[in-house]
Amino acid sequence: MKPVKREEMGQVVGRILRETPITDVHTHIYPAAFGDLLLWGVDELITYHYLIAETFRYEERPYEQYFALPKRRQADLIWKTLFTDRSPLSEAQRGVLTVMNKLGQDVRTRDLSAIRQFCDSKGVDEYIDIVFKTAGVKEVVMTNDIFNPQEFAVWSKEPKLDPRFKAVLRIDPLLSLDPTAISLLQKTGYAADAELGGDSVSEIRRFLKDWMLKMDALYVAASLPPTFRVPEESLRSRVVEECVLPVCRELNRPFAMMIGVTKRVNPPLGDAGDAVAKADIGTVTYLCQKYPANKFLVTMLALENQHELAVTARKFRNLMVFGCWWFLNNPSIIDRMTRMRLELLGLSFIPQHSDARVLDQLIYKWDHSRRLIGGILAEKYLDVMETGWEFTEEEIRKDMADLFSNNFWRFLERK
Ligand code: FIX
Ligand code: ZN
Repeated sequence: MKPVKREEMGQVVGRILRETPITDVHTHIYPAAFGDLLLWGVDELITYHYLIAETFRYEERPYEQYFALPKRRQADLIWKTLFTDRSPLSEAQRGVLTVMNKLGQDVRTRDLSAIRQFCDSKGVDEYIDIVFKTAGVKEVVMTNDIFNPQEFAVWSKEPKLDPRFKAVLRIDPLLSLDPTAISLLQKTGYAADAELGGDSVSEIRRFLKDWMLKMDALYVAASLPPTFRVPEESLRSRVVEECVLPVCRELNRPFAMMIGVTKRVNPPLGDAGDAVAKADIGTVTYLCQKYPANKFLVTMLALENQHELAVTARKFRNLMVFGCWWFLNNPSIIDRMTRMRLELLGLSFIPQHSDARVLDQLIYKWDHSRRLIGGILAEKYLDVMETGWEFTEEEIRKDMADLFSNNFWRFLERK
């Protein structure tokens, strides 16, 4: 194939990226079989916890008064506060409008009735198809928290999974040996206790292995606080080294660590009440170094951790850096992180995940990221072309497939 001309690079990369089917490696969405665990439609989109936090920057009423409202009234309040009463300039506000626009709504009306009618007219299966097609997403990885009774009940019925949805075993409550986690293990025949006494270590390993295989979980995941340390004199550190890593090694599946979240700094805000602090890169280094036969998918929440995480990935091939997580999923930061990662890691990382909690968000999170990351990639190709090097469309297409799908599956040694 003939090389891409300099003056066409931006347009070629943009087109190829739009045509590149996405593997979204971390989301909170579910297939229809999971019932109302799947959030979808414009009222869920508007009441996303990012927008709740942004609304309470202006709203004086008590938090509980908002949460006591019916969902549609909550959405009306957020729409008025963040879209009618002032310009919607935040990334989450822009995202709502991107979704509406891509779903054919004329946002100039500034009116929710038409988009509500559109959503109300669709069944969930049809809506899933519409969103996946509009977003250009081929498959998503879920966050399956079996310690949530609602989700446990679904898995107990052995649901037939829509192949576009891949499972993951999320173990936050187990890592903290939370009473709900211990009670679930005990109630389902695993003799573990909260002090790791008796056969707890082997029983937690058995639980992890049984559930990884039952769900065909692609990886084990946990979100972790900035204080997360291994090794340390703590039960959490022991569960990681004595339970999680041996099972992940045996099954050849990664442990995904999402590090740096300070949970519920403002508890009444619920999911909107979490924040961020700088975490310890030394723990990532220790784990990658001591456990070369384990694979680690890692994303960190603090901007201050990003450079050291990318440098650490240069040192350890069993470390795969992924995404611009949560408070980093904003254009100004995605730009800086992606440039740095390309400059330090070449194409050996996973640039983005959506973290979508509402199905519709796949549309805006990937539209915004494709545009931004595509522009950066085009610049990088042009920088290299200054040397006389040339690129074909075929080579660029392969690069995009690696960044947005194959790097993940190759790291898992699946597909
Ligand atoms: O721990 C996580 O998976 C976080 O992504 C979520 O808890 C968080 O609320 C979120 O959805 C951020 O985008
Ligand atoms: Zn998440």
